Amino acid sequence: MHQINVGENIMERNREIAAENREMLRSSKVTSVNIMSAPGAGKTSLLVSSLPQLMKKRRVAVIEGDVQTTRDADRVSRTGVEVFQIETGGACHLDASMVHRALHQIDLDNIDLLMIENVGNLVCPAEFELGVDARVMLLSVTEGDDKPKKYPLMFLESSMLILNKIDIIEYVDFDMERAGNEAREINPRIEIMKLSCRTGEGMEDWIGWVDKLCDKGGK
Ligand SMILES: Nc1nc2c(ncn2[C@@H]2O[C@H](COP(=O)(O)OP(=O)(O)O)[C@@H](O)[C@H]2O)c(=O)[nH]1
Ligand SMILES: [Mg+2]
Repeated sequence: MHQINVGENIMERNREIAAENREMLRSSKVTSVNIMSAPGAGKTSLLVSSLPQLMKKRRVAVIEGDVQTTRDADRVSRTGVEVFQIETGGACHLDASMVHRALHQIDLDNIDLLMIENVGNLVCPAEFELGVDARVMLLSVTEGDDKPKKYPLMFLESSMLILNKIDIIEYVDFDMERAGNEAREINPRIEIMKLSCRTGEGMEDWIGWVDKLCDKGGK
């Protein structure tokens, strides 16, 4: 019997293209962030809330990944940022080659920061590296504090966990400490931030974190 291991080839090819993306971004000194979460956790809201401040100091571009529609790209465009839309047409994650095609359309030498909103999904986006500097995930308090151990790869692959929607914490039985401890058990190096895109609480910490990331590897 001849066994054809398609899965491994796909992942290997993705890693190769991710390495090319990393090289492209590094050579243009662009700081890059891949934002991941389940649908509705607040990825677009985080961008809309923080971009005005980030754009005061940095030249920013955004890649918007969605299965269908330009809804998020439209929301984010209203901040004045340049948005590059990837409609995956069914795929539940962005992969390195989709991002690679977008990178060829972006004037990388003339931006400092690239934010990528991944497709809403707690599983697949974690499996596909894109070649960015940092992976950030959001978990909103309406999703349940038991999620880290149910979706460990996402927590393992992220360097930052944002607990979002803290403005409505009193209406849900989300234990921040439990969620944080579980996340740290999976990934002891993960940083954790609590914020509300609605009220702006904690937003300065996020902006400061992105700013520091830009200072570290940027132009
Ligand atoms: N109460 C509250 N709602 C939020 C917050 N952040 C996002 N939302 C709402 O959650 C819903 C999904 O947000 P969105 O940014 O589209 O999530 P995405 O699917 O991860 O991009 C929207 O109705 C937002 O207004 C927050 O911090 N607090
Ligand atoms: Mg969105």
